[in-house]
Amino acid sequence: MTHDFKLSVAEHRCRSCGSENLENFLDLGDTPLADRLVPEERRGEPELTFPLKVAFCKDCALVQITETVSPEILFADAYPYYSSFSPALLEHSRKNALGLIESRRLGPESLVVELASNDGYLLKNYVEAGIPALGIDPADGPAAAAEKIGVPTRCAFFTYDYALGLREEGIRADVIHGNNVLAHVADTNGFVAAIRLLLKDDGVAVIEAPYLAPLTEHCEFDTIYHEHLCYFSGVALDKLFRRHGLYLNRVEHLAIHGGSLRLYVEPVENVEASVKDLLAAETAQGLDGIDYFRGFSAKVDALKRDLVALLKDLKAQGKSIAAYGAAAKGATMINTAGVGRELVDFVVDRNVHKHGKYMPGQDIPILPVEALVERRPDYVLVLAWNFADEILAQQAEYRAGGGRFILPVPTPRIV
Ligand code: JHZ
Repeated sequence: MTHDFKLSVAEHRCRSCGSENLENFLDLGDTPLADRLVPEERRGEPELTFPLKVAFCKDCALVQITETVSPEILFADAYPYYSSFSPALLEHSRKNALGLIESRRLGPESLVVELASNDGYLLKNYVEAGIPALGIDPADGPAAAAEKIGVPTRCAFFTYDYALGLREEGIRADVIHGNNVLAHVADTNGFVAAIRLLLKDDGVAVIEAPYLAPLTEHCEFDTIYHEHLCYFSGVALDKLFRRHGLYLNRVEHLAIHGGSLRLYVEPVENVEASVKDLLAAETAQGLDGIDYFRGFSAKVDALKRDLVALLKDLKAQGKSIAAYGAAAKGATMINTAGVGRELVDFVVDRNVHKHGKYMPGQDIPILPVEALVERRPDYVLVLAWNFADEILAQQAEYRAGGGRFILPVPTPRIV
């Protein structure tokens, strides 16, 4: 569908350094918004679609998409993502909070702020430990859910002006969490400058972001969608933070979301070996140069082709296929590969806010997970492949009944 130009903006400059020296290396076509699930009453209506092209900045090495969709459309209106539906994520977050309480000696005098705090999945651990916490999130449903469990939350976009307002109120943070949010913000520099403003001089920002290396190595191209404006390497991040008087001092590699980095960023420079090693490895790998990305588009095409061939082959054998996970990445996968209702009958998901709706672009209904055991499809395509271990373990009953799973990434296969 064509749309009003104000709904999105095509960028010609790098989101980090402002250079025009961008080279596109992947074009995923025009796709619908990955988290804009279709309610019954809008079924059949044309959906908004936007270009999904990925570019590399030859000046600061930042990988980014070239279209910015208005954040009000992306996040404010019935945003369906609630972090707390993933037990592994809850455990991952709890460990992170408990570790920081100890290592930073946090107590009743401290303040922990989370940007994009969603439903309070992380901050609740601080609240339980008696440590003052403040969440900031623009999505009203998840923000209300956080308040409900006792996590003080302001429903707002965190911007430079917003940080100025917080400082005027006398608010400064010992720890700022920002998980899966840096890549989502259109004003990348304003957001980082705002973190510096809100952080105490001896504070730390702990930021998690999906990592570019596994994205390319494991062909996780479905994590590319309009919410994710940037795909970070250590090299690009280091430059971004330094521009705002912040230093990437420590990094941890995490398995979450297909491979992420946890960044420890401080106003004082004290770069540890973990960061030096990361930057050296990226340079050795070539992640800071465009040549590294030139073969990626062909890999993506091969994965999409192989997946559709596998699904069609199973259908030709008379098998029924469902999918697991109405994930944002699932929307990219089915829309760019062309997996519609003729191949997949329904998608299941634990998130009750997604039930009764339809996958963007493909009119595939989203049902509770129990539908797998009730309807017994022969195969289940795991769209939330990043939680495959957890999902397969949960589905012992379905598997015992003969059900099989298909993992699409890094190459489509039946497990
Ligand atoms: P999941 C989200 O992407 C949204 P998505 C966001 N854009 C982002 O940045 C990334 O995360 C990092 C369901 N599920 O988390 C829950 C089960 O049903 O991979 C979710 O709907 N049963 C902010 O949407 C979906 O699967 C389960 O056992 O791609 C997973 O989505 C588990 C574990 C999950 O992220």
